[in-house]
Amino acid sequence: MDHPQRRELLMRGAAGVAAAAGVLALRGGSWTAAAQEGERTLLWADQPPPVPTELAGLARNLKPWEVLDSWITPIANFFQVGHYGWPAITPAAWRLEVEGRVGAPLRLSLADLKAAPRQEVTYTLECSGNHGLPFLSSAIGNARWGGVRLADVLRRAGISQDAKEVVFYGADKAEEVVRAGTPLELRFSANFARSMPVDDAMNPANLLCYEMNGEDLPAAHGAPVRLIVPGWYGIANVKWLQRIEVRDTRFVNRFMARDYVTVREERRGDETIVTESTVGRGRLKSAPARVTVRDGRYRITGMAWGPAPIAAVEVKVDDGPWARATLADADPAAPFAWRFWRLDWTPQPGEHRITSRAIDTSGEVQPAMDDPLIAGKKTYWESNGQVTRLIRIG
Ligand SMILES: Nc1nc2c(c(=O)[nH]1)N[C@H]1C(S)=C(S)[C@@H](COP(=O)(O)O)O[C@H]1N2
Ligand SMILES: [Mo]
Repeated sequence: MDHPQRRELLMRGAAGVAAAAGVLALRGGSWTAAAQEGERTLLWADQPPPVPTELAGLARNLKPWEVLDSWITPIANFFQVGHYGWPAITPAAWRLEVEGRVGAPLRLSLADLKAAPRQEVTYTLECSGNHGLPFLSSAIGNARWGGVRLADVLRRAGISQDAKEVVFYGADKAEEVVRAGTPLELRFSANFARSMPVDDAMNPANLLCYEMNGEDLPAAHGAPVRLIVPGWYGIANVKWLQRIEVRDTRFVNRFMARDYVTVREERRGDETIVTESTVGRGRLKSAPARVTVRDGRYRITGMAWGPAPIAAVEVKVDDGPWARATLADADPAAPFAWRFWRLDWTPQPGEHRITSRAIDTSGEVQPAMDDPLIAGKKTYWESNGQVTRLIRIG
């Protein structure tokens, strides 16, 4: 079962000689004793294909999962998504407008924001297309995001009684087309934007973020300021933020209502109906990250994340029974961050399929790929089905 792109990935994604041998030599890894002297990381046999050339500008810096080996993802290993290009904004010239249904519109500089109390949140940001598209399977990272509370700024502007939604506009824009190829075709220029209900926007965890892992927010991740919405999918975290608009009506655009819409077939009694819903909050999920070997002893490690605290992770090899993995201690100060887990393993030589599933404190279990919730899904968003990886031993 040799993946056609496997060879290419080995050359492209992994480091030199070690990769050619099917092994990644990794150092570091902040979690427990994971990366010890003499430990080797095996490369998954089912490496994803590279991002298609036509989409190369859309998703960048995708690393093999095996490389995501530390609880905090270094900026150098953090994936990047940009639908409307990659703006470079001069911080000194930048202003953030806060307007619409507010008592006192604001026009804030970066210095104004930095003068307000600084807040930090550790949050695992996952693209909702992760695992839904063949080439997108490590579009996730965990970072320490620093900035000011969005709620503080909205309160300063004074949200009107009749306000319903808050819209966040990025500086990036492009031409959109509606009813393409028909006599009613419409073309217009639109900025990237996403909205959320006022109550969700006022969540004290949300940040107007200007720092990532203690450094100035990098341009690719939305400098000088981006929105950070812990607990939501990546799409909600508007980068290159330039305008916040409070509205008394619902907002829709491509990223709320045309793209990033999940289409699902659902059974209602004897009937199959189709639902369409906008991508919003994150979902319960886990993934096997890598298999390591040290002194002939094998270990499977991975991560689990989701809107509710993780209670357990179970791992299945081939069609065997589910085995309970050991969870790394939860950091009570980081409820929006992934949890690492591990399971020691004594494999037979040959090819094996490794699957993980997360269970949260409400008892919810990460769905199998044939669960109707996943099997009935027509779009690639919100692909939180169980992830199976292929590994070759010996
Ligand atoms: N302005 C703007 N913000 C954006 C996007 C975008 O294209 N433009 N992409 C979104 C998507 S789909 C994801 S997954 C995250 C990715 O954040 P990152 O590039 O910092 O990893 O940014 C979100 N914010
Ligand atoms: Mo995304």
